[in-house]
Amino acid sequence: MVRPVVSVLLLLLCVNLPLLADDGYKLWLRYDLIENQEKISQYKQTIQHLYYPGGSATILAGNEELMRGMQGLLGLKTPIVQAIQEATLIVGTPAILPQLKNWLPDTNFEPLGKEGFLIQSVKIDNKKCLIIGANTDVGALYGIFQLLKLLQTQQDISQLAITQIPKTQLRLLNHWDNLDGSVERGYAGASLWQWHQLPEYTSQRYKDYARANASVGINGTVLTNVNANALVLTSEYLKKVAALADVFRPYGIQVYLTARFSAPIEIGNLDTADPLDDSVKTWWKNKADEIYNLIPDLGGFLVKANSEGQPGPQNYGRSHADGANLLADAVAPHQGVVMWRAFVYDNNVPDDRAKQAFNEFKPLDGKFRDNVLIQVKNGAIDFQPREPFHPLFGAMPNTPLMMEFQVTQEYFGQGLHLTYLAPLYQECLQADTYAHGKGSYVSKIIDGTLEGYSLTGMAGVSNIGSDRNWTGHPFGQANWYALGRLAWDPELTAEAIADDWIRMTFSNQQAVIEPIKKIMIKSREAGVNYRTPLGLHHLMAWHHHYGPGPWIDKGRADWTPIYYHRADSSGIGFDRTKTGSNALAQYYPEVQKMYADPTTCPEEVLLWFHHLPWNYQMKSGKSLWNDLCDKYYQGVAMVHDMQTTWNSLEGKIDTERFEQVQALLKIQYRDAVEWRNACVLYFQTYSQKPIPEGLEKPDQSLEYYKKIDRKYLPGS
Ligand code: GCW
Repeated sequence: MVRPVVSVLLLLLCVNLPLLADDGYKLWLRYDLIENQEKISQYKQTIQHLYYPGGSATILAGNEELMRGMQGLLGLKTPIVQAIQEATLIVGTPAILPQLKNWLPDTNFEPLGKEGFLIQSVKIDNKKCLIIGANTDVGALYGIFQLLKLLQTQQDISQLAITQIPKTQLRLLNHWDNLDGSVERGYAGASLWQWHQLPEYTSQRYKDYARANASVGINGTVLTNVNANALVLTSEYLKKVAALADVFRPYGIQVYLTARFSAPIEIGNLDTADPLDDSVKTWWKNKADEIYNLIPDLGGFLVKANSEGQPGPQNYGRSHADGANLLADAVAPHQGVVMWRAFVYDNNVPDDRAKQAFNEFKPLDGKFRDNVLIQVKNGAIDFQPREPFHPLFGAMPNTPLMMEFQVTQEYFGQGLHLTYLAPLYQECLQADTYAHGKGSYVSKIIDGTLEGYSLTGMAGVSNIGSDRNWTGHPFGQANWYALGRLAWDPELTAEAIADDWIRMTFSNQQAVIEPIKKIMIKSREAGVNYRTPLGLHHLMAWHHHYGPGPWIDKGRADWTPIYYHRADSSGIGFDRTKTGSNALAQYYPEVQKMYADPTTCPEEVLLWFHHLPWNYQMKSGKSLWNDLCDKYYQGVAMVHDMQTTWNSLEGKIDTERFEQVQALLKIQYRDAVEWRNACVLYFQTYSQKPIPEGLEKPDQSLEYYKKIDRKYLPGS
């Protein structure tokens, strides 16, 4: 009698399996069976008779992905490769498939460049066909991922005319991964790179990593931390790097390395790393030759120099241009590039830290070799929940500048808080620098159109690690996804990207999409509000950057919160106008004007630029103190709303991710309350004003919050 019951239960379990468990490993490439039969038959009609000639590793990868997608999404069990006459889906390049030009007589392939593609419905001999065409195999692979996305998001594919060309050339992840397997500011486990197993063993995971990147157009990966270890440049490690490059290559992904400036001393036995010294030049040249011999398509080097203790050209009285050009000359014969970071500030704290990168780099405009890009963080301090755009954007017309965003949530709740970062990225990309008058958006500097560069790029500091779901927090995946999408097209909106991601990651049902989108879009502002509203910044606790520490006043001055918020009995905020550090002078006049006047300065960044009295009247009509409190309380309320919305998804998505996110939101709520209470109580010691009527009073004292001492947090 027991047996039938057990089997019925088992059957039920199997039927419901997709709802029960999903460990997140598949990211947005889940390819779950489409439930809508009408869609399935439309898709089958269009794509199941495939013709995809050629045998390169990239073509094989594309074929494999198509098969995987068709099997999963449409339940097609066997790969169907047909003769060209019977094909309904044709993938190829004019080089392999010269007929493409006859079938698409009005199409000029040239503008597609090396990575663009088209997806075009056509009639061939009166038969309806879909063509994915590109100049290169990698372009075609991008087209395949685009087609699969259309299926995953259940779009109509009966009449397509899509052309896509990436707007930036280098679309990269920067891994801050150390050779010992740890990840600086990494919150998703250990490094993906198993150095001790390489080069002999390359795990499937590397391939899945490459697939995920290619699916969003990421075409490069910097494997190692910018706080660099010269060891990676030794021949032992280069062989390991080469093995990874071999796995990534079919997916159009180039490998880059971080170059420690003092490597000639550390692994080359020289007694100097002076960029103007001939022996140093020769060393780097030989090193580059050795590297390119093993990895002919290495992308180049990323360098952090003379910043936070890293060695650099200034150790020898030379400039950043001297340093960058040394490496640029070494990789130039191999078509390599150097990405030189602008994240520099003086160890002796002589000036407002926000000004230093500009002061250092602006005078060097035009002094870099053609294969150098300056990699600039989105804001002038350091990946804060909100920063105005970096004043270097627009200030170096003769030097290609690339964007560095942070995908890992160093200051934004790390692996524990749900924070969708695309709104932050978008805010920066759509900021107007006024470099050439109105409409000189940061996005146009990044895509090269404003100054006419062809060497362009966007990088994101990776949030990926060895955790089964790659990013720790399931919603961290959305930030990786968004980075890739925005690097491909910096004009995309956070909302459109979220829509695609949710459909591919969770479900195509509106009842799932809408609530999740609501949570995602709100999450960034919520995080700003409960941490650092109104332009406050850098209030986090010492070193680990997780919880609040606005009271911290010990240690290096420009690493302490008190340096940034400047709260005193007269008011709060960092005066960066003429009466203060005058960092504002680094912006174009229109921007300066807007920020200089507290009444025209957007309130989101008010205290970034102004020190204002506690009773300063805000646009709400309330005092600054009351508004500040309101914001902190709103932040917590927003997290509460996020929880309520999430709870409404119970039973509509798989239990595993539902419960994980539900639990993480509890942690986020608890932390939001801590941030709010700690900051409000601390600032109250200066404002000497009561917490406004109607807002619940903190249940703990300031001393309680000050005593919280977090130990052993990951990533620090
Ligand atoms: O924000 C700081 C981080 C450091 C990081 C540095 C950088 C890699 O706290 O961990 O170092 O930025 O961007 O170089």
